[in-house]
Amino acid sequence: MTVLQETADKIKNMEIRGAGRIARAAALALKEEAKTIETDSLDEFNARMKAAYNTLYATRPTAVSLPNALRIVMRYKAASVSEARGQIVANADTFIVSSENSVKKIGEIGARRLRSGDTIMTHCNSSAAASIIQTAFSHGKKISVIATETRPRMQGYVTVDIMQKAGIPTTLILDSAVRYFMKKVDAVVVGADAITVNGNLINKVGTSQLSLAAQEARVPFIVAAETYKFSPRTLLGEMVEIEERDPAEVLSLDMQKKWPNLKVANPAFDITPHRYIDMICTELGAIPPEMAYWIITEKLGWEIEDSAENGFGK
Ligand code: RUB
Repeated sequence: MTVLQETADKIKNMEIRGAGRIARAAALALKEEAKTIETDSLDEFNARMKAAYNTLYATRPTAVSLPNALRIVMRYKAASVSEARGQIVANADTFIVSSENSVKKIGEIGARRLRSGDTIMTHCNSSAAASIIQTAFSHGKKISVIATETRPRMQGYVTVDIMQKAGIPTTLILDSAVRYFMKKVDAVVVGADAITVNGNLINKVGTSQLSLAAQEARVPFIVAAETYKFSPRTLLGEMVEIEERDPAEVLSLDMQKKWPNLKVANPAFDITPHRYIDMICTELGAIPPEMAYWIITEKLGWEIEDSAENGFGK
C-alpha cells in the first residue's frame, strides 16, 4: 500500500487524529506521493498530485487544518516534474517544521496565562492545549488537570496518558460532570479543529458545554490553535461541515438491532460561539476571537484559496 493510501486510511479510522497531526500526516503523504510518481509529463504529474490531494481531502471533513495543509503543500509553480517535485517536498518539510514549532510557541505563550496552583480543565486530546499545560508545568508552575473522558472515542485517555507521563496531577471525569467540577477550575484550555471568520470555534463535541459552564462560573476559556486552523472558506460564506460518525461508536450493533426504530446521532464536533471565548492562543500571539478575520486575510491569505481555484501547479 502506498504511503498516501495508508495515511488516508489512518486519518479515516482515526489512528491518526487531532487536527495538527492530521495536517502534518497529510503534508507528509503528499510529499511521499510526489517523490514516488514516475513520469516525465508535468500534466500527468499534476493530475496525479491532484488525485492525491482529493484522496486526503475526502478523509475527514471538519478539521480545517487538513485542507489548509494540503493547499499550502500544493502551492507550487513549475516548468518540469523535477521542479514541481522539489517544490512540493520543500513545502511539505517547511509546513511540518513550522507546524511543530507553532505548537511549541503556543505552549510558551499560553503558559504565561496559567498561574502556579491553577486547575485546568481540558476536553478531548489536543496537542496544542497539552503544550500549554505541559509548558506551564515544566516552568515549575504547580498545575493540575481535570480531563474529560470524551465519549465515544475516549480521547481523554490520550490526554491523561500525556499528563501522567509528565507527572502532572490529573483527574479523569465523565463528560457529564463538567459543570459539577467547573467551580474548582481556574481556566479551561481546549484545542481547535477550525475557527471561523467570526471567531467561532469548532472542536470536539462537548466543547461548547465546557464554554457555557465556564461562562457561568466566570472561568476563562482559552483556545489553543495554530493559524492554519482558521478557515479561509468561511470568509467566502461557507460553513464548516460537522462530521457525523458511525452510530456504532455510540451504541453497539446488537443494541441497535434491539431498537430498530431508534435513531442514533453522533456528531464529532460542535460550535462554541466567539462570545464565550476569552482568548485564542496562536503561534503569532494571544488574540481575541474577533481577530480571526485578520488571521485569515493577513496571515493565511487569499492565495491559499487561489491555488485551489486556479488548479495546482500553475
Ligand atoms: C480532536 C479534537 C482536538 C483538535 C485539536 O478530535 O477535537 O481538540 O483536533 O487537536 P478528533 P490538536 O479526535 O476527532 O480528531 O491541538 O492536536 O491539533
